[in-house]
Amino acid sequence: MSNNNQDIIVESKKRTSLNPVITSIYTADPSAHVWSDGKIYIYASHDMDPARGCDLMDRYHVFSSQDMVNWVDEGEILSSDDVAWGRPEGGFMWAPDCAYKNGTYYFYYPHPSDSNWNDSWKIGVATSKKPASDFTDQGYIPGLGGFALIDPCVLVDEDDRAYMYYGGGSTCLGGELNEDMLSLKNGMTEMEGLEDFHEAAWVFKRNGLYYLTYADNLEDNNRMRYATSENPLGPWMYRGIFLEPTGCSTTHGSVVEFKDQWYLFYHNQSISGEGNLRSVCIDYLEFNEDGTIKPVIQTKEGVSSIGTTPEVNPYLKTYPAADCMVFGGAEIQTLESGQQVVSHLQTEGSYVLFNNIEGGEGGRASIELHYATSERLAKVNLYVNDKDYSLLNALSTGGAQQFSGRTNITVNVLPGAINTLRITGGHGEISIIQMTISPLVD
Ligand code: FUB
Repeated sequence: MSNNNQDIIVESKKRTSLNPVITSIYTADPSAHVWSDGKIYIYASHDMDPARGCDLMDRYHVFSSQDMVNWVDEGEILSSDDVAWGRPEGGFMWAPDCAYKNGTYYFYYPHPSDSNWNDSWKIGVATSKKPASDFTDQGYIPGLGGFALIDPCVLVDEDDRAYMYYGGGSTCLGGELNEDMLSLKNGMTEMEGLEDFHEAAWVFKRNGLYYLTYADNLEDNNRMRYATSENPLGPWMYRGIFLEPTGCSTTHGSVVEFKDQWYLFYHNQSISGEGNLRSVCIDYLEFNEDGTIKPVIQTKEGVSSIGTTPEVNPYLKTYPAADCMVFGGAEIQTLESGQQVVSHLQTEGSYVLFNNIEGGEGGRASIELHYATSERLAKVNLYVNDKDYSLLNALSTGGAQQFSGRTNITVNVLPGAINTLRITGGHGEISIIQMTISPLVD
């Protein structure tokens, strides 16, 4: 089990995916899908740091990979600010899923419509022609609402019929979606045969058999259980526990096949030590001859590469720390190697500015900070053209002069060399040696 948070050290070149696999920001409730572009995508919740229970979860990010080891942050695809019908205070963007049908990606997410969040859950749907950008909210699925309407999951079957599942508070419901993917054909019915269902429904199909995985009710230490059926809407036959506690009070995951290998995507709290600041992990999932699932072994190594390492983005630009302006107590120091780094960011009122950053044609760009820290977990605040992308994690590099650390986030930039990055200390001593910017190309 991987919940010892003392020895997580960042590695700039990963041989395996490592767990957690996404470390720069906190992500949870991963729903993974393989789309026709040959890549695998994770649609995850975003635990905003610092957390306030699950209230502040917002700004969904999507991650993609060609090889299971290198994951690209595709950027933010939807926030509560984009949801006109949502609760006025925002937040509460909980566990989502995405489905593809007839040339459109449908992003399903649970969100309350009222300040009284617990009784006003709805399932919103945003759509796009692309898997990880340009989503527009289409409103919520009519005819549903209220307590525990959370954790939607959508299966598009081989015959192209689509089924939605959701539930919390011990009840799991399922129903068929209409062709429009935005409404239900015959309403929802309770899924029968599940044992100790809590939340986090996920349905997949293998060799003609449907599998429904879910979180159970083990107090403060949910496990993942599953059931199978020959029909997408059950009745289900309970099959057992396949993921023991991860050390986090919640558990939530998805089971997916990519390039002939099955994986479990799940979350733990090994970076933060806090149940509301979770991190996505990946481990192998195997089946027995009879189709039952073998218990998943939680590892720190994660999974091996299953493809070629992506090439370095040809548009990547590097800005050395020597190029930035420092304010407050922040300092530019010269290392023995002659390289200059920015340090003392954590001092009150300190900040650094990278000015005139080239944004190319504008739009999505990955910002990556190269750093060193001997802290177990340092953090920085990042503002791009005054928009707040904080906080970013900076895991230990094993030494204050070891500049192997990488923390990144995909942001929106303006066209041309007119962008400004401001970085302030969030927590702990950290030195930054350079910043890179790579535009994301669709
Ligand atoms: O992430 C918020 C909630 O925690 C999800 O909806 C549940 O499944 C649990 O992971």
